[in-house]
Parts: sequence; structure tokens; C-alpha cells
Amino acid sequence: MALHPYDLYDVRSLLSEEELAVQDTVARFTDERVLPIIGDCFDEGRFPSELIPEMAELGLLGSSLPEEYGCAGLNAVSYGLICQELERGDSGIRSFASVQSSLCMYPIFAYGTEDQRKRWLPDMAAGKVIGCFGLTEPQGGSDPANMKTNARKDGADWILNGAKMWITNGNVADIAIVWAQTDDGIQGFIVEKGFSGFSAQEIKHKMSLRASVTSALYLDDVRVPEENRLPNVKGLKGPLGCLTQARYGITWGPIGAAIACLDEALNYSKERILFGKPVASTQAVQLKLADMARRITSAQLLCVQLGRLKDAGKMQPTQVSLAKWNNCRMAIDIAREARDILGGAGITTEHCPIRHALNLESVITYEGTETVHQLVVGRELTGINAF
Ligand code: TGC
Ligand code: FAD
Repeated sequence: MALHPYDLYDVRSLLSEEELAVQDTVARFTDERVLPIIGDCFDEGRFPSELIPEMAELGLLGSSLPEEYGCAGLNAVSYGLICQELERGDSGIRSFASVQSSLCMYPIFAYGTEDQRKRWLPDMAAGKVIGCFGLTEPQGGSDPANMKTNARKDGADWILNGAKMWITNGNVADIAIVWAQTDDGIQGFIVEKGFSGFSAQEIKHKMSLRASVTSALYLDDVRVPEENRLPNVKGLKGPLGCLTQARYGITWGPIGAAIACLDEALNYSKERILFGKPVASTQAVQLKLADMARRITSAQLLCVQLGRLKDAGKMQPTQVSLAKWNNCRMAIDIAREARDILGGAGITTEHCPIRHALNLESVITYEGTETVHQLVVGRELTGINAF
């Protein structure tokens, strides 16, 4: 029996019935709702917010959180498959789901009070309240310990000052999870859109993630009530704990982008006749296609094991770093190679490789640059902190 070109090791046989159903459902959503519009969205620099209610309806927002908060209560492997299938459409769509789920709903769930969970999570799962996550600052995102944004107590309230940079969903968000220095270490605050002194400014001229909103956030004496502070974590481990959740999803996402690029390269090279024969019949192109399949297969197996470890409560941040590094590098290399196989046709958004390649420039940078993740793995091996 012929092997499936995008699943050479039959990774689907490692999935449960429920996981297969999740993957198939999200795949259908991507095929029917994302792919027909995403090239134009990228060209126009437009985030397709009209897809939010459908994503909510499918349970894609906060999918791993409990059903009592209106969420789907799915396992980690299912969340990974959601990310993979969304990113087969576009990294910007997956980014939206990552930020809403892992960077906003997760900290409210993990670090918030029961009142905060009940107030925010059901509406966020329903896509009625959109969140963003403000950690990075203009002076250097790789080193969030050097945070300048600060919060000081003023009676029963907190006063926040500072600026955040490169914030996904910033201008579409109803709430921002803002991390700020306090006398008691870094703490998280739920900053609501209408709070006086809080503003968002969209970042223009992006050549990457053009179907996603990216913003700067400004906090100028913003008064935040104590009830909006996340009380159950202090220190950098708060935001880094959220990043572990989001990075986990991002290890899966680029597999989808890479499969989309392999699909285009394969189909195009089989049909493109050069020197009297399909270009796919040349050794040079087959080497490239085979290498793509090899790297996708490795990434798929890495992710299933990572997901099983997460579901067993055994996943370590270093394992996430290794997979984020490996899979982003895998996907960006494949997208660039696929673009080359398409020749001149590869430079337009009529075909997906250049869009994915450009998007992956962000994906390999955000949630920890490739270098940051390499140094995390190096630190694990040597016991020496090289940052
Ligand atoms: P370090 O001393 O290593 O750790 C401080 C505390 O945090 C704990 N910790 C973690 N906890 C959970 N998950 C992790 N991955 C963790 N890494 C560290 C650690 O145990 C410690 O806890 P405690 O109790 O001892 O205090 O911190 P460091 O200052 O040496 O920093 C290490 C480094 C460089 C790895 C870290 O700063 C880092 O990861 N930098 C990169 C920052 C980053 O990734 N920013 C991403 C911003 S959000 C984003 O990009 C969203 S894009 C979303 C989208 O659109 O999809
Ligand atoms: P810098 O930290 O200034 O890094 C510059 C270079 O220095 C990089 O090549 C880096 O690898 C290298 N470097 C850093 N440290 C070392 C070292 N010790 N040794 C050697 N090299 C080193 N952030 C949020 O908080 N929320 C979001 O929603 C969000 N969304 C984003 C969306 C997009 C489209 C993008 C592009 C970014 C987003 N980010 C977000 C920010 C992202 O997390 C940061 O861009 C990233 O962490 C890197 O920070 P920086 O851009 O300041 O680069």
C-alpha cells in the first residue's frame, strides 16, 4: 500500500478516535474557510476576524481548559493538532488561537481567582472577549527579566506605567494580560480596553504575519483594580509558564505550514515540464522533496511524544525549547525550498510557500528566538547559563 506523502510513518495511527476527529474537523475548517481567503488577507494586511465565531463554535479557543468554563476540555495532543491544522492555513490564524488560549485564558485559569475565571473564561471561549499578552518591551524581548513596565499600589488599586512591543491581537483585544514589575516581583494584571491611559497602536509595514494584528501597547498611569491582578503567581515564572503552554502549541503549528509547502512543491514539480520531462523526475528536485518529507516526519514524531509527555504531566520546558527550535527551523527551510521549486511563480501569494516563509520569520523569532531556545538546550546539557 502506498504511504501517505504527508504522514510517512502513519503518525495518525498513534492518535485516539477523539484526536483524529479534532484533526479532521479543524482540517475541514482550514480547507473551507481559511484557504479560500487567506492569500487576499495577507495581501491586504487584514486579520479575518469574521472567522472568530466559527473558531469559538468549534471549541478552538482555550480548548484544553475545563468544560465548566465553557471550554472543550481536550487533551494536549488535540491542542497540538488544532495548531497544526490552523497553521496549515496561516501562521496568523494559529497565532490568534495561541494567544487567546495559551497566553490569555491559561494565565487567568492558572493564576487567577475563581471569580476571574468565571468572569472571563466563558466569554473568551465563545470569542466574545478577545485577549492579548503583553510581555515584550521595546528594549529587548529576549530578556524579559529586564522589564521596565511597573505597577505600584495606590490604595486598593494599582497604577501601571510602561510600554509593550510586538503584541499579537493588540488592537482587536478587549483585555490585555500585562506583566509588570512590582515591589514584590513581576506580577500579571488584566487590563481592560477602556481603562483610562491604556492605548494600542497597530504596527504597520510588516512583511510577515500580515493576516495577524500586531501592536504596541502604552500604559500611562493606568488605574487597575486589585480584583484585576492575577494573585496566584509572582516572578518571571508567571509569564514563562504561559510561554511554555504557547510554545508547546507552536511546536505543532509549523508542521502544518511545512505540509502546505510540500504539497505545493510536489504538485507543481510533477506538472512542470522542463527539458521535456516533469521537473519532479530530476534527482535534484527529488532530493529536496525527500528531505522535506524526512524533516516533517521527524517533527511529527517529536510532537506526538511531546504531547504524550504533556498529557502525562511530565513535559519539561527544555523539551519544548528543543522542539520549537527544531520545528520552526524545519518549516522555514522547507518553505524557502518550496518557493525555489516553484521558480518565479513562487514569489506571488497565488502560491503559499512565500507567505509561509515570510510568516515563519516571525514564528522562529517570537516565543523565544531560535538562539534563545538553543541556549536553553545548551544550559540543560552543560549546567552553564550562557545568556
Ligand atoms: P530563569 O532564571 O531561567 O527563570 C526564571 C524563573 O522562571 C522559571 N522558568 C520557567 N517556567 C516555566 N516555563 C519556562 N519555560 C521557564 N523558564 C524558566 C524558572 O524556573 C525560574 O523560576 P524560579 O521559581 O526559580 O524563579 O530566567 P532567565 O532570566 O535566565 O531567562 C531565561 C530565558 C532567556 C530562557 C527567558 O527569559 C526567555 O525565555 N526569554 C525569551 C522571552 C520570550 O520568549 N518572549 C516571548 C513573548 S510572548 C510572544 O512572543 C507571543 S507570540 C504569540 C503568537 O502570536 O503566537
Ligand atoms: P531581541 O531580544 O532584541 O534579540 C535580538 C537578537 O539577539 C536575536 O537574534 C536574538 O536571538 C539575539 N540574542 C538575544 N540574546 C542573546 C544571547 N544571550 N546570545 C546571543 N544572541 C542573543 N511578545 C509578546 O509579549 N506578546 C505577543 O503577543 C507577541 N507577539 C509577537 C508577534 C510578532 C509578529 C513578533 C515579530 C513578535 C511578537 N512578540 C510578542 C515579541 C517576541 O516575543 C520578540 O520579538 C522576541 O522575544 C525577541 O525579542 P526582540 O524582538 O526584542 O529581539
